[in-house]
Amino acid sequence: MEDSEQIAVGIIGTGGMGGMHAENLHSRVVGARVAAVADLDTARAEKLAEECGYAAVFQDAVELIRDDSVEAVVIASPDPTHAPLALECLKNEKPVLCEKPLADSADAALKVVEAEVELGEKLVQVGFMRRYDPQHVAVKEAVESGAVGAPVLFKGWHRNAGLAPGITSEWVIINATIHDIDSVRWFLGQEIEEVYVRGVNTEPELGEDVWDLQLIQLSTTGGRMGAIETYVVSGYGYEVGVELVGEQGTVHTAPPAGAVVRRDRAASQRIEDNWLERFHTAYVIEMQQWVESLGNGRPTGPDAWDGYASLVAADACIASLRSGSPQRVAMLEPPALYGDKGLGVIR
Ligand code: ISE
Repeated sequence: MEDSEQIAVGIIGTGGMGGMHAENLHSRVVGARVAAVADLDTARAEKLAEECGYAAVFQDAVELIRDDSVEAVVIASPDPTHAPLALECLKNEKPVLCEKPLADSADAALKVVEAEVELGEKLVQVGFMRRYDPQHVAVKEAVESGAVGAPVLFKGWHRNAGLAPGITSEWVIINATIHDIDSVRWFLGQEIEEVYVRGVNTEPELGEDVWDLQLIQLSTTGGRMGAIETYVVSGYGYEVGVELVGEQGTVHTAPPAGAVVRRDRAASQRIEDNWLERFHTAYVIEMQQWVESLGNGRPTGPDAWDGYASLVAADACIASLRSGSPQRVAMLEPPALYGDKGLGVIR
């Protein structure tokens, strides 16, 4: 494909996530190319630019967004930069795939929603990549086919092998559990109405006030229930799974599909190290579908409203964590722009 026929994408942030998106765009995704990268760390940006066929390098992310050669943007810089950069993309009317969370609070996410409503066009997609994971999609399809009857309970588990010191209990919710919050909304097709969070510290090195193991009980607007476990220092590997309990049965994600090794009277199977490994396929599908949707006019994946709604629930989780009591989730009504989006399987 000629360069001129490919969508020119600018990538902001060249760390683990930006590097992975750049590699997928450069080597695995059809219809787009890495035209520019931006990072305060210019040496790292230059290295990535070279690996992607000599893309342009910017130190200032805003300059990348404004540059005429960039047609669409991927935001993979640190969480607090997401909302300001997404707003800049909207100002320049450029479609953007923004890593989760859309912002560092629901109020900041609402500003992105308001700017999009003002523009009258959906240009923001949020990186809830689990919606593209074949295992999650299989569960969603089973639920939607009626295989287990009406779903009444969502259970999710989310375990990191270990995370670096410096994290807080609130960060666990905003950065990690935000995915599970999105899963509840997506699988049950309902908003979260009330949350109750408890936690413990299992890893004193993180600081004894950091709850690295958290349990969330929740209820939804349609009277369903959910339970989310997030354990950011499981020690044994990275694992994410869901189970939906329906009125007539249950459906859950299958275990990882790697080979089973039998040796020394034991059977073993590798467990992934991190999300880049576990969700490798999901990230490629997410990017391919985003590129195709831009070719067809506009993004079709999780939108700014999903980014906002997940943060309203996350903020309520933080309030529950601090107060020790259940909290209502005070959600606005979605503006008409988001009215027809549904929470169905993305094809
Ligand atoms: C990380 O930022 C991610 O987005 C991963 O998907 C998640 O599993 C991990 O817990 C987060 O820290």
